[in-house]
Amino acid sequence: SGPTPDLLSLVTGRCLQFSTFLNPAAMCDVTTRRQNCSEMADLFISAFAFQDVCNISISRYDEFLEATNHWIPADKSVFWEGVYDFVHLYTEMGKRAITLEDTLTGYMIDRLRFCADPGQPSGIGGPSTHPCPSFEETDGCPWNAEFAFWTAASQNFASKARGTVSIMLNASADVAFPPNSFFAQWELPHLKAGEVSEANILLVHTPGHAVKETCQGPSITDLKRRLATKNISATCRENPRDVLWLLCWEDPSHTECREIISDDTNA
Ligand code: NFD
Repeated sequence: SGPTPDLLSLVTGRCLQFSTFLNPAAMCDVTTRRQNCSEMADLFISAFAFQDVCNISISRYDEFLEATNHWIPADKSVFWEGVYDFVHLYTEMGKRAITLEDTLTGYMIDRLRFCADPGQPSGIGGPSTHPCPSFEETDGCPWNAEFAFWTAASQNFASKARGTVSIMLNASADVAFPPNSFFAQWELPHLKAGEVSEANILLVHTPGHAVKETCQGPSITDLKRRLATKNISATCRENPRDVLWLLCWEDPSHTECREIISDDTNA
């Protein structure tokens, strides 16, 4: 598919939404650099406009990352894999905890499709005449604009984490911690030893789905080992109470939810 229509307006509008309603406090941090939302949106587009489609250097996003950078409180960072919808329900747009998509950088770009075009600034010159390679389709086009952006943003987000981090993974996936995920490749290696002291692994087991990996499973053991090399101690919990309540709020009909939901037919 081609780039998301109205890319520049969307990116600008999301920045305004974030700064006006979602997280004005974080924005005070950003606006001390006196860049407004249209300038930030321009920095994003300039990172890949007129570039080679498959050869964007991650450093081209440096100025955009710097402009949208804001403070993230210690103990709030959440990394995830395979639980896109649920993790964002859990973090409540940064109120309970903070994923990359709850920061200004990630919020502005999440779910957008964009690509470079050596001939024109992509997304500005009307409907694209060519499809955009996505960050999930790097075969033959390894450093496309989306892949380079999410790599740069993921590294940056991970390097800012302090204290205790959370890692939310999917117990129903064949492998809960696959070695080729963005989390494994670009976030975990950038957690700072000495700054991140502890990791809470949250293994989400969706009621009604088979559990393929537990806290004792092979990929979780591998993850704990990788954390230990950075002196980060790890705990792992399967469906802790807050996770289970939220899962059952979404879909109360499962047997796993019976214990926590009182019978409401006895009135
Ligand atoms: P993944 P990962 N709906 O599950 N990050 O470890 C929509 F709209 O394989 C964030 O490779 O995990 N999009 C982003 C979805 C991109 C959905 C890259 C869905 N239901 C890296 N499911 C990002 N926000 O796009 C999956 N996706 C997309 C960082 C979604 O965009 C995060 O800080 C997702 O990111 C996180 O810690 C991408 O497919 C870790 O790396 C790959 O999902 C997640 O990348």
